[in-house]
Amino acid sequence: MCEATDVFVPRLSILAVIALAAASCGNSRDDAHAKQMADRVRTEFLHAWSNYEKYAWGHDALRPLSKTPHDWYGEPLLMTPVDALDTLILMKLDAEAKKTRRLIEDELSFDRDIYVKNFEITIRLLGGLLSSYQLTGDKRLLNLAQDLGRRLLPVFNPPTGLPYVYVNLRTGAVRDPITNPAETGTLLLEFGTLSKLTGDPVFYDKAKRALVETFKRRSSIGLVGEAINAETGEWTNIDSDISGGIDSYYEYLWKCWRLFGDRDCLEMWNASIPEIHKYLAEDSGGELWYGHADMNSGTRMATNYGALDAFFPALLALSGDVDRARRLQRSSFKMWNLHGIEPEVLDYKKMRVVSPGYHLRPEIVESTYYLYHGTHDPEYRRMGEKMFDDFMKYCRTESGYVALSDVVTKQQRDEMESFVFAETFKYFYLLFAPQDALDFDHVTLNTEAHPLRRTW
Ligand code: DMJ
Repeated sequence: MCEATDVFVPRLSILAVIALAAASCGNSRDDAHAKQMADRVRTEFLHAWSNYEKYAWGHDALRPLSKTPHDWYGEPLLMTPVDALDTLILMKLDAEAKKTRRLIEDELSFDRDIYVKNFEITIRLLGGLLSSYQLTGDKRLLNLAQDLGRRLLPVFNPPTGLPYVYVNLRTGAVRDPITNPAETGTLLLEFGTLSKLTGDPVFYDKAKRALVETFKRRSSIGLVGEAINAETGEWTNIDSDISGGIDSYYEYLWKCWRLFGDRDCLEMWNASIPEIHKYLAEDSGGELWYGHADMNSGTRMATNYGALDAFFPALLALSGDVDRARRLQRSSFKMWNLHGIEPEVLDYKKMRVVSPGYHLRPEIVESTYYLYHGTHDPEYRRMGEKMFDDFMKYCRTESGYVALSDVVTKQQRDEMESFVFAETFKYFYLLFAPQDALDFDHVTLNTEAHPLRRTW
């Protein structure tokens, strides 16, 4: 109930009391609305989850339009269950979490003769197993993580220390040396945590070397490119940006400092970020955007920004640059509103869609959450509500949530990636849930939104 407090106050203070009462009344209305939103998000998460259970239980993912299961490599590695488990726990969906844990413990085996993508398996499975272990204390999850970590280690074999893209989980054979900074530099949070929790330094050392070797190959103006050969260490694509292929390399420079207190990571961050602002940022009609540039000359290559780039306000906010974070988030939200849902890539000069898909990506929601957490500005919850309404309007089907192949026509696409459970719903939920739903100050979320806690 929102009533003025019934206490004696001197006449002059009456206005102040009324203002206070109105503010607290407003606050409690806001809190009640946020709670409703958190409940809505949880209900929708359950809608997607129960359809995964119904049509794809035990497989990597559900294809919601055809209602069929999909396994990335022909045999299940339980991508969706492992990616979703810590969200189930955070949302206090206890029965579902218990059932999922049992599935993982009974069925998940990495002794398989398949080539897997090191980056995806690390951020989704290794990250998911480690965070769920830390949330539950269940040693079997840590054992699975350790087994997986050992099987992934051969990727670091090239003399450069940069990892191959694929490794065979049973034989340790490796392939595909053409990789990128996101794949070489987004491993240390997971491998490092595995070292800290098992006492075996090999994981930390290998992943850190890969990160450092990537950094060492930055150009004379401090930028990295989009593709590099792990065997030779030569760049094969000199386009520089903050988009997929590079994005989480920067994210892990800051987060590895945050989680491990590793000063080398802080120094690499300090040496990299000013160059991004200098060469990639652009003030376009008062709006802040980040485009593409030649990593050697800094020449503008494209004025493209997209759904993946939209992670950057979160990282800026986390590292303390709230002004830039706010400005860039405004641009991301403009991109979202152009067609009522964001495209994969937009030309921000022409305000024209370059790549029209929407893969149910979380990055823009992630940034909204970090900004809300950092500022408590209700604007971000309003933004999040608009996005969630659109997300439901265009992507909800009777059998889950579907990607869009075209945000202009809203043509749907038979895909619901595991990160929808690990990230998209989790960030929507955290944005509206009470602040203690996650003890933000004591965890670092990996790039797949798996919270890792410094227990060592
Ligand atoms: C996720 O797997 C991770 O967030 C990764 O860093 C980028 N791509 C997807 C989500 O869009």
